[in-house]
Amino acid sequence: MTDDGKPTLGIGMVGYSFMGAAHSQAWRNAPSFFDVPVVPVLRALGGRNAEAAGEVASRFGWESVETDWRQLVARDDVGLVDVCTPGDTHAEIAIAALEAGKHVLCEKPLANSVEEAEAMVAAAEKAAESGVRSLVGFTYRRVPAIALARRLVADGRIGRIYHVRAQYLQDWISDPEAPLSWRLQKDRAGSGALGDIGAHIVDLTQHITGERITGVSAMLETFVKERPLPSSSSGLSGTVSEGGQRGPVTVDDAAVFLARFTGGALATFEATRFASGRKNAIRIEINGSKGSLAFDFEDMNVLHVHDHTVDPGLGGFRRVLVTEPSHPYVEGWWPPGHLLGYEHAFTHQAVDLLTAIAAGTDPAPSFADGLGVQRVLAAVERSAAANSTWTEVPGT
Ligand code: SOE
Repeated sequence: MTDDGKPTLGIGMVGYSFMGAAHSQAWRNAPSFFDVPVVPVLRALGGRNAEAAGEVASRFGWESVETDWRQLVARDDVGLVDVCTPGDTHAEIAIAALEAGKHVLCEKPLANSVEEAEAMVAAAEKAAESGVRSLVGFTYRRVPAIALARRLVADGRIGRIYHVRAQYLQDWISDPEAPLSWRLQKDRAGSGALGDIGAHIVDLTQHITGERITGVSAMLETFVKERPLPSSSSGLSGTVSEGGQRGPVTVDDAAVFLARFTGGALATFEATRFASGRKNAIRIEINGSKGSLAFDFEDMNVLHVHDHTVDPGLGGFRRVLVTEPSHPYVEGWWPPGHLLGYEHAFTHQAVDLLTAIAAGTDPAPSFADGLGVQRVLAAVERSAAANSTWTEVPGT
């Protein structure tokens, strides 16, 4: 219990790099900016390197460090396990935590394969029977402009959807001498741009439209086939080792695919780490019978909205600054026009998960939603391996 009588929930987080920092800040900020019904307490940070994990723990206010994630999962004072590790360990940690009766927040993509994701869904559904909740971290759903886009589609303001255009553009490995980080190794990351950033636009477009992708025709490419081995994994890509050794890149650098949605919309997707000059450009445009929406994460507080039902002489895209108190999530923060950033969506994710846990409801996106994305990624890989043959997504 807190001093003002609110229940608390002990958090144990495994992993402490980029996502670990983003999640730490979210757990800290959630009760300060939002009236959460249960207050998170940063009990334990899990990491194999005690010194490095200890440094992050003291910076973010974690009470203790565990060097073995199994010890962290077993702790009585940990009620929620937050999985921020590379994809090759998601299934093992998340399933163990669910079996131990702990709520789970798992970073995206849910797993490195459909089989692992299926096992995670089975564990999550079994645990849910005893009130245990799970969420996969497709965090961009909780950017206010994206949440507003979803609201407009759900309210019928866009009408029947004809086109979905989605891109996720980065350039952080366009230098061929950028090191071979874990994100470029299939055994750690599962896939490359496809799973790391393509997964986000698959999830976002399915979420905003409320529809599912039924089939794809895809191309994958690895432009740089060998890279210098890294000496450290700090930062997004780490630093190059001094010995001059190189190793093979075993994932895609870029993924491009056509897709069809359940409502009949035609879609194009592009996910690449070679779009020089684009840093984190998530661009989504949706065209419907009553209107259109356009978003770019590099201008993330804005949603462009076109109302196709008004006098064409007064139509066209309007630039909506999504910072009004009536906009999703904004009431917790600053007055209109005082912009939000990348990290705020992680706080919204923590708030929504804590709220669902207290209310006894299932938060979204669920592990089943994560499995749905995984099936699209697998269909993209199968299509690309078969010369872009049209490939159905099972279960849609
Ligand atoms: C690296 O490509 C990365 O950090 C992704 O892993 C995240 O999911 C995305 O939000 C930003 O880019």
